[in-house]
Amino acid sequence: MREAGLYNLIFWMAVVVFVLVEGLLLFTALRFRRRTSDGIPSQIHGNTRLEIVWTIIPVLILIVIAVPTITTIASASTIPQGPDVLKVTVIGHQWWWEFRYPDLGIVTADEMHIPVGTKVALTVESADVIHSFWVPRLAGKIQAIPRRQNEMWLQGDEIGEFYGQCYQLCGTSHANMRFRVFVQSKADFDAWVKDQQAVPAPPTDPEAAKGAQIFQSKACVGCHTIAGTNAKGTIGPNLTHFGSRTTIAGAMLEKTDANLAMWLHDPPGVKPGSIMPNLGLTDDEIKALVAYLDSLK
Ligand code: HEC
Ligand SMILES: [Cu+2]
Repeated sequence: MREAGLYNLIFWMAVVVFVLVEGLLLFTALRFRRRTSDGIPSQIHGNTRLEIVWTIIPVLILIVIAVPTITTIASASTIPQGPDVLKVTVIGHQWWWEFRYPDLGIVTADEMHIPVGTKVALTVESADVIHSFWVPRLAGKIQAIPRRQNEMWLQGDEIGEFYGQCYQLCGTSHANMRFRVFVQSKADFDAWVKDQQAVPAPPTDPEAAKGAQIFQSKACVGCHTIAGTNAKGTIGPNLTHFGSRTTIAGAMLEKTDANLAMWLHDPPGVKPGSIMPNLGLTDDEIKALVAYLDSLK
């Protein structure tokens, strides 16, 4: 990353300056310290050549810092374009993140997948209050502001899982508004895209089929979308491929059956202030819903 290169350049220049200045200081303090009581040393005043030198050296140092700083700022703020750039729209919600891939027709939540070594242009928005999108190991922060589209770009240079966090106090569960970025090999990413674009088949397992029915008959459909069904709500995360995720509820919890059951049992109890209400589901209904949601790969 260019930012890291710039940081290292400035850091090592500062180290050299520090060692030189402190070294000279120590050297003169020791070498010219008062040894005997030989009275006041001869007094000198002003040295034009010295003063010119110690004015010019810092000017040169600042120029060496300024040139790469300005070019790095320019490159960081120029949103890349073209067919090789992956576009993702990031939408902050209280208290989870939505990721839309406009060119690929994919909508997901909590987890953003990107291919390694590829420039990703992000359009960052908010559905309610001001949030801030931040993946510390991948890029700087940018605010998600209602009715505004902020732009930034990032690139994952190594394959792995990177943690993100909302960085703008946005309400009760601000600290529970996390997300993950999966930087994948080109092949893994393409496979993920294909899976996400497919419409999941209706469940065949009886428990999951029961869950599908419960989902359709409850308020779930008003807030969640599942492609290929009547669920078209947009208040909560799109659950079309929920089974392929590794985390739930703004990456607050690992996606295990136990955590999912706990969530469905009482969302505001798990995540203070949760927009998803406690729907008073029975243990039986929860069991069927978990089977159904898991089947949505
Ligand atoms: C009033 C709207 C609303 C209703 C009704 C609702 N949900 Fe939610 N749901 C949400 C919101 C909002 C979230 C995100 C909460 C968060 O992470 O802060 C959510 C999160 C979830 C999640 C976790 C998804 C993820 O990717 O993290 C699941 C699973 C879920 N809901 C299932 C259900 C089921 C099943 C029902 C019906 C029994 C239901 N929801 C009813 C709004 C709703
Ligand atoms: Cu937030």
